[in-house]
Amino acid sequence: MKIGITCYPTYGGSGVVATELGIELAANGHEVHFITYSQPFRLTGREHGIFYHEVPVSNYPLFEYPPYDLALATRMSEVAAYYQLDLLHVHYAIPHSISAYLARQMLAEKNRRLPFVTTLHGTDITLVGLDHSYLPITRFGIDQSDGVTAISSYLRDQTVEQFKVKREIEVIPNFVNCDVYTPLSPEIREAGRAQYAEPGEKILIHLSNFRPVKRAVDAVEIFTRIVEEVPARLLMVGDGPDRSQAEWLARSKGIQERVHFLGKQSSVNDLLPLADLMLMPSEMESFGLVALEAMACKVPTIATRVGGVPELIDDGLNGRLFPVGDIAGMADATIDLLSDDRKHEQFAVAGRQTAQQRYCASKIIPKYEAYYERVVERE
Ligand code: GMT
Repeated sequence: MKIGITCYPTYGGSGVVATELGIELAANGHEVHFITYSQPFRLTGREHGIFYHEVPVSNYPLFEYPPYDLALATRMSEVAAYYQLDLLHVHYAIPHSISAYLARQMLAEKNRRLPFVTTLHGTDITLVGLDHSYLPITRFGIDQSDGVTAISSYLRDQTVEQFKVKREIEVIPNFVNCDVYTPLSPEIREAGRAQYAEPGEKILIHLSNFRPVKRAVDAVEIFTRIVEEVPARLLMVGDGPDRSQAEWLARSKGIQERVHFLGKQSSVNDLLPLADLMLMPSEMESFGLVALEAMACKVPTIATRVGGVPELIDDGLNGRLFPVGDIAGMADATIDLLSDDRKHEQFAVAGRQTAQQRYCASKIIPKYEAYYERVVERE
């Protein structure tokens, strides 16, 4: 098929999923056209079967707010016509589903069909979409989509309950390429760990966009308690609004030498397997993609019992779940796992098995392909 993909191309879960999906679809022989305002950060631009179309947004003095959604709709309709796309797949409802709707209408004027699928990722529903200035248009975009998928049952149920949408929503969970996200050989792992930790020290990792919803500061709070009991280091990967508060906290607790702020990293598959445990103390996660990526690398996650996380993490089997803000509970569980090698290995093996058996790209991509077929064939 010829598939157009639109997403937020910068750092963030929905853009990561959209990009990885495009890569997997191209590997399966489809022609994939990314239509975004900049090149998705996990693409090099030279992947076989993948094409990138930038959305130029002209500005005029009259425009206090340049109309990106209109520029996007125009580019979508052009790319769809020039490259004969079979369908568009937009990730994150706002404003992408509305731009896709406009593109579909523009092409309908020329008697061309352009069905579009919207995938809901999380904050488009749980935060932004519920804002009253966006709620009616988000509902409209969902109902007008030719197909709608959500990345967890939790998110589907939330969307139905909060938005009262009519369109049926298919749950297609996020996925991970288990060959790319995989444990490292012992030699490579030891060499990688030596960059951050002394022999015998444990390594924890937190990976996020440091938005308040991720509670990156809680990760440092948890770590403060851990280092009182276990010699350890914390890798803080990513960047965003809460980074400076997290850095300040590490300094004020006198543990700044043990907390490594690495900023935005493009190949996290090299970093994740260096860690012993991941900390994901989020206020909300509709799925928790980083926990899945960590699990595939045999790194169990200490997380919060929110949103779609319990669909991924089985508490006590492949990770641990706690109420939001339960710093003491998460610290104790981390210390417990770091102090018991056998138990840690059991969790690590169970996590990799979960990733392979339920969330491997080879299992999930065919679900998208089958869904596309259904949408394209539907009149
Ligand atoms: O928080 C982010 O990284 C971005 C955010 C989004 O809405 O784009 O992520 C959501 O999508 C990810 C990929 O599907 C999920 O793994 C995250 O759980 C979800 N974030 C929230 O629900 C807060």
